[in-house]
Amino acid sequence: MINKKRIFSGIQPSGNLHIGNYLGAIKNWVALQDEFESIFCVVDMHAITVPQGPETLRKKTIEIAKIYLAAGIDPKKSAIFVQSQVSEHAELMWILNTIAKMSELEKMTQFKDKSRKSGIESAGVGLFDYPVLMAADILLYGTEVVPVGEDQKQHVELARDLAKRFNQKFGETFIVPKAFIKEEGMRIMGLDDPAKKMSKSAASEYNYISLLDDEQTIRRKIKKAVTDSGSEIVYSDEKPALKNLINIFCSFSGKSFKEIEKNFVGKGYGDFKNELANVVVESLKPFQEKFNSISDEDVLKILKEGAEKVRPIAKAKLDEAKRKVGFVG
Ligand code: ATP
Ligand code: LTN
Repeated sequence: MINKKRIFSGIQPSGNLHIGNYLGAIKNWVALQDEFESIFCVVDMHAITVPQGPETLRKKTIEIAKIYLAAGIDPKKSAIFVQSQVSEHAELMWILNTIAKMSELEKMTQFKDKSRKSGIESAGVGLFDYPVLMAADILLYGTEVVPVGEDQKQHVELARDLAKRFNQKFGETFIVPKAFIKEEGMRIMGLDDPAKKMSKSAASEYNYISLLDDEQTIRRKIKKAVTDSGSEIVYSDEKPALKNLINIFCSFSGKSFKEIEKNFVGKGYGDFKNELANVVVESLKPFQEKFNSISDEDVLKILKEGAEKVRPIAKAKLDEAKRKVGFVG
């Protein structure tokens, strides 16, 4: 058997998963799972770097796993598990903490954005250390490729730097991973503000289309989405709001922006938005049906099996790292 390269990725069980998460991340995972040995994680330890209610966290953890399955991640091909069920992640993070520098964590865009809300003095240490935990997630499994949205590139860079630094200090231990960012759909912007990415922690629900929104909600949100001046359907940087909507149209329909421009010659925003809503509703329908057919019990079983499958890989790498730094075995 040819040895497949390994991919690892994860999503936090916080907020509502939206079409940006699907088009920027999960859709690519589904496509990659045949080519790579795939591990997909529900990163609950990352989620608690901002306050979460315990009951909601439990509910969201199961929901994200169901979303993975409904989107087409096949547990026979890929491992799906919950981060906190494999304690090796936290242990390796500690070792990596000792070689990570304050200065490299301070410059992380996500930390700067998220700590702005509370002010840096009150920001949690976990939020600051978030990228080191992410590096541990990746490095534990000898991951070669990390499929993520563009916003996570900086974090994968840190994982690369930490892998190289550790290898240099203690001898060859970790594979240096690469981010894999798909061009199309890589950054879906907010429907209420095309200058900011669609985000599950956005203040307004009109920022995103949740993967679980019903038809009426999807139509209402698309109708309310901001548009640019003018009325022609053209794909251009001068019309960032429309460009974003066309990107969503392209990603769900498989059509190119040129085809879409051609289809809407002589028509206005109303027609375009109507057709876009049809495409999104129709694309999400089979996904939502599958989501509703999966029971919590089934998911918990799959997650347990997933953790059992990956734990030995994580343990072997952690043991190696512990030996290399000089811990008594
Ligand atoms: P938050 O805004 O609360 O930090 P998020 O919506 O950015 O959350 P994450 O859990 O951080 O979601 O991201 C999960 C995956 O989805 C990552 O691979 C990320 O790059 C991708 N992703 C998130 N938002 C977008 C987006 N707007 N467009 C494309 N990909 C995205
Ligand atoms: N920070 C990532 C989620 C994440 C992740 C990972 C992604 C945690 N650990 C390891 C890839 C590999 C995010 O998307 N917000």
